[in-house]
Amino acid sequence: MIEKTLVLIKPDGVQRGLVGEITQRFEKAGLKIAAMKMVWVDKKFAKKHYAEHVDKKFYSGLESLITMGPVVAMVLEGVEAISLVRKMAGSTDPKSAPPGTIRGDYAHISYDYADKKGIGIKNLIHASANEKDAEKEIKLWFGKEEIHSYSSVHDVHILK
Ligand code: IDP
Ligand code: MG
Repeated sequence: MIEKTLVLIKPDGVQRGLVGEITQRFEKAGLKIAAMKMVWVDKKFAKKHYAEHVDKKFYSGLESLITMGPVVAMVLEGVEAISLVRKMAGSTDPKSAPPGTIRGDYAHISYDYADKKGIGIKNLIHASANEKDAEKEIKLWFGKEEIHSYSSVHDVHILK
């Protein structure tokens, strides 16, 4: 029930100065930050993270997007955190993401626009899609020693 999930604030989110805003949403929801760091990934690493997309036609735009600057990577922990964080992120194309979601509130571009321009959809964050991906992605981004186990004020309300 208590899950860990990987979140990346992508380079567009970092460059737009949205690290605080986005992180605060997760903290306010009561999710625990179990790990956090800033990383500028290269193309080789991007291919590992986005292995499922490497052969797709939008991959070159996606690779340019994820390598254009540093990302803030974090592991968030909480009750059914994987699906919760996906819900808070909103759908992949910000145009369809409802207000109240991160992608819906802070971005607006559509699949159509990105495809016509040949660019990756700038949608601010990545969030693991399911349990299998979360496990794989957390291992890819963080060493065991970087993931912390500690008590937070939310534990009182969540664990009891
Ligand atoms: P997700 O990030 O919501 O899980 P995925 O389908 O896994 O969405 O795609 C990974 C990332 O690739 C998206 O967040 C977006 O930045 C980009 N992307 C996905 N589909 C397209 C597309 O059709 N055109 C351009 N970029 C895309
Ligand atoms: Mg995905």
